[in-house]
Amino acid sequence: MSIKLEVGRRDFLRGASLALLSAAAKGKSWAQSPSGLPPADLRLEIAPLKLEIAPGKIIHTVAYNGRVPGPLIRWPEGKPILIDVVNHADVPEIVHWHGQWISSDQDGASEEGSPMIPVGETQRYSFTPRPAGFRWYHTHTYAGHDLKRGAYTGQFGCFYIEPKHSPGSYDQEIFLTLHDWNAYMGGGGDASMDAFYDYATINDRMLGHAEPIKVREGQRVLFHVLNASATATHWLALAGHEFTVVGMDGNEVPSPAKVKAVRLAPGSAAPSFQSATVSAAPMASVAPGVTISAKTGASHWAENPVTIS
Ligand SMILES: [Cu+2]
Repeated sequence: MSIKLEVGRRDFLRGASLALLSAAAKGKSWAQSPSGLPPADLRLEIAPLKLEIAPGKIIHTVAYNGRVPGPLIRWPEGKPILIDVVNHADVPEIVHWHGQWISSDQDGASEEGSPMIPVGETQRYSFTPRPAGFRWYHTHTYAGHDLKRGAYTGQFGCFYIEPKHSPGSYDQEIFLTLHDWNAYMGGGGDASMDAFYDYATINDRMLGHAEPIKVREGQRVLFHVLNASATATHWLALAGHEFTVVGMDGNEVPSPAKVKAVRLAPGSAAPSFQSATVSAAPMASVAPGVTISAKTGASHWAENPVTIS
């Protein structure tokens, strides 16, 4: 992998133990002494990251666990989860569990009552993920005028709550996240200002620089696609193939529809349930050796993203 962490492991550990001590001393996030706490199911470390999205193209951002997207959280419906989030960024942070029905103190939106995580400290989130479906998590800090903060960073990841009754069985299930990098303000067509970006990625790579997704003839592939861009809408197509859209906003649709392209609005940091997630199954009958490529970028969705090898 071409990901480099700016914070070494020793720093992580030291920061984490200091955070535990200070949080315990203030009686803030921890009801018991650190040693008496049950272990978390997942630990998210927020830290600066140099992300190589193509050879020599380095994005300076902030991410979870040294990767973009953050780790996939795949969790059974109805099972409680404990997540520790450690903030190694240089500003207070917070993680929002998008689209979930959980209490406002755990939801990760400061305006709704969840605490910000001070620099160097750890916050434990405890909730039972629901409803089932494709959700995601992301920073809920306010970027303001700083287009290197908040939703403009690499702080996002997929959170799949496995339904108790799973409809359909798939040969492959693939999670793709779309993001745009190095935002700047430019003039819009109607004389307004708008955010533009230098680069776009699927997961952590630009068009032409990712490993292709390989499928075999007759396979049924379920894609979970998240548009984690701060502002940009994206179109997704696999040239020569059709998608059957089985979910929107992470929820099953009553009647799946076949489409040639999917429009994905950006998942905003607004504390609403409108998100940009879609689950789509391409029902194309693919020929032997066909490779559906994940190499694509923002303005290239419609540009032949399927390669035949
Ligand atoms: Cu959200």
